[in-house]
Amino acid sequence: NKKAFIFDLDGVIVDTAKYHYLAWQKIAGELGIEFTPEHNEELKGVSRVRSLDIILNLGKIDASQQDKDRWLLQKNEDYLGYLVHMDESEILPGVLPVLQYLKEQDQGIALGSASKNARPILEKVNIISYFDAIVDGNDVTLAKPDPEVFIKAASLLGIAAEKAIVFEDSVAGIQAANIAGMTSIGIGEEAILHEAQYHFPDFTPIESGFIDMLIRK
Ligand code: B16
Ligand code: MG
Repeated sequence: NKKAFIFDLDGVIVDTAKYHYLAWQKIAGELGIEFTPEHNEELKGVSRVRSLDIILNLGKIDASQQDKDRWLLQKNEDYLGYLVHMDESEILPGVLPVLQYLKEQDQGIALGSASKNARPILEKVNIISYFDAIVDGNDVTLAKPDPEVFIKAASLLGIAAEKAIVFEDSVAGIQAANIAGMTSIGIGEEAILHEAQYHFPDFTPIESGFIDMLIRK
């Protein structure tokens, strides 16, 4: 009984949101836009291009495509600068044991992320070998809550959507999983992720018994 276990990246496997925040804050600062951690919440799971639009909207700035392209490039360069020092220690608690258990049980494992930097990040934290399929921001045209990213991931694993399980920290990601008819597991605050079928604050309370239940389902 093989299932597809699909992981989001930022907020699920690693906390890259803090680096996205620093890089966006720099751009916002240069433009005189106040950009708080609360604003940063709105960028989780959102594409780079859309994130910039949200920030420019905050400052009511109408920019040319040329300026936007320059800021997008600068943001990514600054962001990549923060990733240089990333290593295994940045894998969020409880993630590695779950990946190991899924491998032992011969389950399908995939990544479903909006990030165009997903592969280098998985390499840096040294877990890319766990993934049988990777679908990231380079492979999709429609952003979550559109289920494209998760549907592609399940299909690359050769597993039907109903047999897929998605781990997500963003509301849009949970909605995408639900729309696709997949089992949705929210990782983070329950009040925010109330649309998820299951919910955990992080991976540490996820035991083998729970995973066995998902495999049998
Ligand atoms: P990049 P996820 C998302 O990752 C982040 O949550 C979001 O804040 C970011 O803007 C997006 O990736 C794009 O990232 O600039 O690296 O292409 O949660 O979908 O894994
Ligand atoms: Mg995320």
